[in-house]
Amino acid sequence: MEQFIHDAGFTDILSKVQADERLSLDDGRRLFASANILAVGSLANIARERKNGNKAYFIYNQHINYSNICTNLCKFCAFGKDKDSDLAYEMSVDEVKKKVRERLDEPITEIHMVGGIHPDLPYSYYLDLLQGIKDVRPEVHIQAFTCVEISHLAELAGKSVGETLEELKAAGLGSIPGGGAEVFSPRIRKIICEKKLSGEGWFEVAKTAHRHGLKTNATMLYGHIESIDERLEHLDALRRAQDETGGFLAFIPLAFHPKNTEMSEHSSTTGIDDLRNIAVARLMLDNFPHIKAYWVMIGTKLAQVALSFGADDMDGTVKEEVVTHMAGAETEKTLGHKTLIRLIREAGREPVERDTLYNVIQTF
Ligand code: V47
Repeated sequence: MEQFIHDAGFTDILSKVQADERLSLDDGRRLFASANILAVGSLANIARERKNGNKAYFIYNQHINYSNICTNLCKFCAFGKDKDSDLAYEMSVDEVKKKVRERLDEPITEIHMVGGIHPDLPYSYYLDLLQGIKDVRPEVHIQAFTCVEISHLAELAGKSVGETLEELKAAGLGSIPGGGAEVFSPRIRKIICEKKLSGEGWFEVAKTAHRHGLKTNATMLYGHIESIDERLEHLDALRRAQDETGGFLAFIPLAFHPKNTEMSEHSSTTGIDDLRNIAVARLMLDNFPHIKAYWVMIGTKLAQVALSFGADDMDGTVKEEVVTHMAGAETEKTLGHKTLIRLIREAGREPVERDTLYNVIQTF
């Protein structure tokens, strides 16, 4: 494998990766520009195996999207709907509790719950949602509300983000998922999600969460109008924030799905871009413990390959994925526990079932 790296002209980057030295943005630019995917992947695999050995993590989780009603209506999103749309929905707290109750016989350890920026639901609804889930399933870890939603909830509550997070925590919030980051560049946000919380706002919430003892994830929506430099600036901003707080658990690159969006003229990402993005993220984000290959977005087959290109986590069982499938994803809506184990084993990795905070539940 080292030969690929030398042939691609990356001997200097190899030395840095072997010495666990930070890569520069210029290194990142060269990696993104390379068509030698095996060279980029081999470099990422060195960093991946140093951090996580041969392990590949997954989780038994349940996704719940309590409402798709959204005032932001981002151009890349097929999920968010105006409240007057025929496709708009919102679940009552009892409906959400029913969804949780229906699956009490399964060993779910995490509920991943996000929704749109709803114009009317009161702050108390969100506290009741968390409390309601905990009433039905007290042991479950609730990973809910993106930084964008948290900022909205703080506004609704008329409180600081810190105070709001403390109240959400008391109601049952365990950690915060990585959505809403998109691409931090103001140029991009102005075009694709003008009404959304700014990149600075997103970081303010994430860092406040970290200071209040809540771990968060981070994402990047790629494969639309962003430049390579904008991807790298996004990764660099995350790396600097992680240097400050250490509160990020995982980075999840999200491949843009154009169908049913206002950006449907764009093509889907290619397998090579998906792999390169995962690999460069692993190499640039030297202070992030985990990189996810989210099978919902890139498919199970590519996610298997990604486990040798920098990724160490396949997310989980998911169930009822809506955001990506509304935008045309043709992947499964759920994966069984056994399937995840098989996918990981056949990729030559050791399957490890984890909880949200990466404590090991069982190995196979
Ligand atoms: O915030 C919306 C993105 C995110 C599209 O934290 C789209 O572990 C692609 O953040 N094409 C929600 N992406 C999903 C998300 C996530 C998923 C799994 C795990 C975690 C985690 C986080 O999906 C949104 C937005 O950035 N998104 N529309 C689309 N058309």
